Amino acid sequence: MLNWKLLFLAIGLSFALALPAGAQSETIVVETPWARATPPGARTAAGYLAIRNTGAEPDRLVAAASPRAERVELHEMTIADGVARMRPLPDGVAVAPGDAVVLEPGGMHLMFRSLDEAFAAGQTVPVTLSFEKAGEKRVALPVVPIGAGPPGGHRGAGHGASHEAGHDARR
Ligand SMILES: [Cu+2]
Repeated sequence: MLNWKLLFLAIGLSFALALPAGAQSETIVVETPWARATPPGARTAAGYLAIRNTGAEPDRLVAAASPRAERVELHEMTIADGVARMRPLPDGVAVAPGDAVVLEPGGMHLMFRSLDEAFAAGQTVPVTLSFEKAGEKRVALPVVPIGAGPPGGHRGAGHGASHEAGHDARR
């Protein structure tokens, strides 16, 4: 009887040791990445995606980079006195545990500066996202035609995406 208890204890311990390392790489999930095509000669472009934090710790998107642009900034669109303005997000994009944040037109976005060439529909733009805790994540942003929405035709997580309690039930 004692042997069985020891065996279960050993199995439990090995799971406890193995889980955190395995789970860590999946705490940040990037969904619905996309970018919009730009007119020929454009020097800037915007990219969008949703970031889901399935972990127990807060995390933060702190930087982004792409071979298609000299630099990629994290921006937010705000309306002040009826005028739309973009401002950099010096603190990045925080994602609370169990929450999701959506970068979408009219809100937060990735800003590609000094493009190598205009984004054309049908292309795929590689981006490396750097998270404070989850580290680097590589994503590919499909480019949709000018004026189009996210690939697939739906609005993805859409507005108020921070209240998607339904997704928590899957875990
Ligand atoms: Cu911008």
